[in-house]
Amino acid sequence: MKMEIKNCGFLIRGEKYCLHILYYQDNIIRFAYTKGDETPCSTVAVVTNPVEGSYHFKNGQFHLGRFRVEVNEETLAVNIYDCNGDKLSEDFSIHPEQPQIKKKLLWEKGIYGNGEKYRWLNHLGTATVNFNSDVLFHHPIHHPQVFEMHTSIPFYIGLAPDRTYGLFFDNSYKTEFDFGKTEPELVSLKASGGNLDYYFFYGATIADIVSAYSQLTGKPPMPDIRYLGFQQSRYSYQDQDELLSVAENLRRYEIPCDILYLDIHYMDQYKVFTISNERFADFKSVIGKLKEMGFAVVVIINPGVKAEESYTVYEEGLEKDYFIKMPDGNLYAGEVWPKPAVFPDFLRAEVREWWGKFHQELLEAGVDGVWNDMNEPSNFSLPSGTLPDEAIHYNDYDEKLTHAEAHNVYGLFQTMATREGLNKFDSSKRHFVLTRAAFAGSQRYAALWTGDNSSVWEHLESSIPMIINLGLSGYPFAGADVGGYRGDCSGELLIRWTQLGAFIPFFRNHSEIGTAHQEPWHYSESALRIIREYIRLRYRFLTYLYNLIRNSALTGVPAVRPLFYHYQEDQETYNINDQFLMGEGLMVCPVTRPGVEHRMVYLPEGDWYNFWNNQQYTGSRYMVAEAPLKELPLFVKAGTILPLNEVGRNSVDCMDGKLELRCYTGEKGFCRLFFDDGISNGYKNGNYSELEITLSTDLHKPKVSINVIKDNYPVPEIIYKIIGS
Ligand code: MIG
Repeated sequence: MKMEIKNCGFLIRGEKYCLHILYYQDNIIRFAYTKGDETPCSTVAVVTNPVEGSYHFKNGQFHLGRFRVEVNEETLAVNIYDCNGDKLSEDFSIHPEQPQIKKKLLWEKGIYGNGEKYRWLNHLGTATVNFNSDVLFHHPIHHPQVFEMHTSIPFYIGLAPDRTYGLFFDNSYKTEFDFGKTEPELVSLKASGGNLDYYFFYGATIADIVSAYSQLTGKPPMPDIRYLGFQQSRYSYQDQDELLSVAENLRRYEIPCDILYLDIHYMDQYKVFTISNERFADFKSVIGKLKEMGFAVVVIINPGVKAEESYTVYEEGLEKDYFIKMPDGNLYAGEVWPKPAVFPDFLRAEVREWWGKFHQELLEAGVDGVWNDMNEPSNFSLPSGTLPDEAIHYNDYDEKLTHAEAHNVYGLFQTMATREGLNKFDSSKRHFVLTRAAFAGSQRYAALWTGDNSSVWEHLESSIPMIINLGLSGYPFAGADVGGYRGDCSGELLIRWTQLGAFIPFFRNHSEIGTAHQEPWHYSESALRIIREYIRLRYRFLTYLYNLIRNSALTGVPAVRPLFYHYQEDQETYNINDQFLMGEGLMVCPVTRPGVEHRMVYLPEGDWYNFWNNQQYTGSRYMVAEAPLKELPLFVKAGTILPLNEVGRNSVDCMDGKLELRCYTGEKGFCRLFFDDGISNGYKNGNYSELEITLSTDLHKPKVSINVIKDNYPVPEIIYKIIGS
């Protein structure tokens, strides 16, 4: 074998190709196939570099960290083993020139991840295209003109009770994954350009894989707690009076809420970074007034720039040559809301910095967060719905890229520009950016909502596996439009969707122009009452969720988890799409069908409590749970210590209130709680408190003890409640 040790790994020379096997961490290695012998660059998704570590070549095998690899001298296909010699992966065929690779399905009982997909939880037996698209309807099928979703995360996880692996195909071109659909024994990965370059992760548990993947592609920033509160939006609140009246109604109906959105009508003729004088004549004072009422405001900023003389953004961008051009050197003009529209080339740092600066005025006017929509990018003037494949970008190294290569990362670079712009202007805050288009790594810059869903039960149902799989793909801060975006939402659907949304990290009611108004008070009094109750319930769980999401920021692991995340040995959990765990101890069982007042619930091993009446159940079984319209079935695992807030009008009020600590006895319990102001970056300088709470049982006398780890921020008054003894 023609092999040498090079750049933190091995370089193996085949007849036509070279294979680089690089060491990143004892459970992450990379396989890159190239024509020449230079190590290829990774895409923007990857934030770490290969490092020197434990690797050597012995007895015809490559040993790297916890892996052993065999390489076929002729084809450069690989077999990957763990250190016990168990096979993790076996190449069936490999075509670096296409590029394409097929791997054998070995022992996988489920395939998960792959980001935002309109799919059931388990991808085995399905095929999918990763190509960011402005899809008008979420749909499980793609054909050449209709793609599936707004984002692309070419990463998946293979799972079995005793082992698991992850594979990240680091290629920004359109990729196609086939998980045993066309060829039942094979997984096929294909890209329309670029290199065959992938990372392989290995672990005992799925949590190991998600944190290794997050180690490689980055973790989400610590969010401002207000963005874990309820958010109300509409396309569009048309003018300042409408916006104010929404705010007043939220307070009048005692619906807690933190955030209001301004969709495209706040701008002057859809020109980004302008404000309509007619509709929002008193923009600044209105935002000030909303602040006093306890609301923050997020505004939409799309990438398309109106090509109009004497409009600053256009004129400046033109002069500095910041817009995307065609190979013949002409500016590419398409159409979005503004028409004609040109598109900034966010792949260049210079352009991002320039774009970032425009946010300053918005922040000065009191705007709190920025919402990046249409950044697939969407373009109405071509049947493909996006820019031409051959349009030209330049990256930070002044290399020329075609749009075909840049397409899937375009949205990521816009959110990077946005976040960096906001940070530059004010580094004392945890800025909020929301995005529709994303790629692996986008979690570092923006929360994600799943785009244009519809007000149908099927989309409520499908949002559950979609969000779980996003979480398993390093994207914990995500959610779907509650109530559905397109079409009219019924009261019953909004009730059920709010019950679900209350337990999803990003919780926003949003709807399309021309549809029935979807704010809770447009429904019957009884519907309003239930919807309000569940928005309030969300705020009861604020501290619980905040701590879970802080954990996401530290390790990348999700708050919303499939059952197998904690019960990997139990294969019964591998295909449960309509239940999830929020954290380890809380089982959420939404109702996903109209008229249904009971539902099947699977309780894994152990003892569980019904959250509503504390009735106890022993797990490892299915049961029928009561689910009248006013009740979302919720179960709590024995040993859970559940902090519950007192509800105020928004998250800041909640943090000021008392904290009830419900201790569910029967098992030992442990939890760590973090307290800070939720908004500033003061925690980075140690302005926080942290408690460790232990529940010991002793059947007759459960005991709760608190250990103060850090005491640098006022901790709320705590009220203990022992459940079950
Ligand atoms: O083509 O800005 O997904 O949330 O309200 C519609 C208007 C453009 C699509 C987004 C949606 C938003 C809407 N936008």
